[in-house]
Amino acid sequence: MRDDYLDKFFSGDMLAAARLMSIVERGGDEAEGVLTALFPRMGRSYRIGMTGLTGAGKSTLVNQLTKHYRSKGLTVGVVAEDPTSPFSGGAILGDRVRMLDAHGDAGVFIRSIASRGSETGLSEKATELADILDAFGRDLIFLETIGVGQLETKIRYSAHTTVVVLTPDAGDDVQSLKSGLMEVGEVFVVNKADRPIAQRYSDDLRSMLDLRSPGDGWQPPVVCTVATTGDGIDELANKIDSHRTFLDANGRLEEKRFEALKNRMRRLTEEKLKELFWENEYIKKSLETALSEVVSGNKSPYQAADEIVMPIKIEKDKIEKKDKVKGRGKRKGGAR
Ligand SMILES: Nc1nc2c(ncn2[C@@H]2O[C@H](COP(=O)(O)OP(=O)(O)OP(=O)(O)O)[C@@H](O)[C@H]2O)c(=O)[nH]1
Ligand SMILES: [Mg+2]
Repeated sequence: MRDDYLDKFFSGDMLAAARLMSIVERGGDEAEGVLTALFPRMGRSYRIGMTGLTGAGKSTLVNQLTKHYRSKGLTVGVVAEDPTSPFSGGAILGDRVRMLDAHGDAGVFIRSIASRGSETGLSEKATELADILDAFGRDLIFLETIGVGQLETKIRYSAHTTVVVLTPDAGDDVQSLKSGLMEVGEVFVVNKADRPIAQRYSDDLRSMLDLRSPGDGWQPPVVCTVATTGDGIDELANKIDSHRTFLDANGRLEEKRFEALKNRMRRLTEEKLKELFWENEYIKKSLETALSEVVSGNKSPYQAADEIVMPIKIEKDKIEKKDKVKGRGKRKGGAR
């Protein structure tokens, strides 16, 4: 069944891509199998993260940017996380409706995923779906994520250019912006610039960004847009393209891809380690023993946890000792 979809996927069948995405969204061994099969084809697309507060206009902007890049002949994939928070209950339908413009065009593939309340799992899944679109051969992939808490730092790992979408809403002043959002932005958008205070807001934002010294030499630009009419979209695309050129010229794009892989590897290893650990009968038993000692007041939870991980610590020490001995042997050999 899966191989069937894979064959079709490789011949460019969008329905097969959608099926494989559903498998990956469900997770588990089958999902890993799909991602492994597609891995050799990944790593070619350019990923643009769109983040910002709920209702800032991210989907409308993605829609406009999609039109822009399609007119340049590029293929586009979109992965949109639908916040299921009570503040935006209608977002799922809303997104689909607002993105209708793109339907019917084989050069555009849109996938929305529900957030299901899990912050970490969410961005990982979005990244995996983007990987599928990457293997499918999309030139550009937009990742629309909700801007809450730590999420902003997570998209950094999978997006090459992160666009932060803000609005000059009454009461929202630049100073109150979450530092997470400020840190992660490589291009800033003041959307809903049809509102009178937009100019002042974007000026404030610009001065605030000017105060930050760019660590990597990129000074994040600020672009005003009216997503509903398309005003400012060309300029926004222009800034995204400039950032891409900047990354390319500095070898940063390769670094970012490398960082993303490393991060992914760490997360997967951690997950697998955790599973192995808690599945182990010996560990299960030592948890019970340690727990009863904590309950009876003989040990603190800290001492008990130390005891549970003791077998791993012993193994680790053994490996380190072996490595040291090997290292010494090598040095001796070199001196001879
Ligand atoms: N006046 C005005 N309204 C806009 C503009 N851009 C978007 N909107 C409206 O703002 C609302 C939210 O837009 P979306 O594109 O769904 O915003 P979003 O950031 O994707 O929202 P969530 O995905 O729910 O977080 C919609 O009703 C849009 O029509 C704009 O530039 N000006
Ligand atoms: Mg949206």
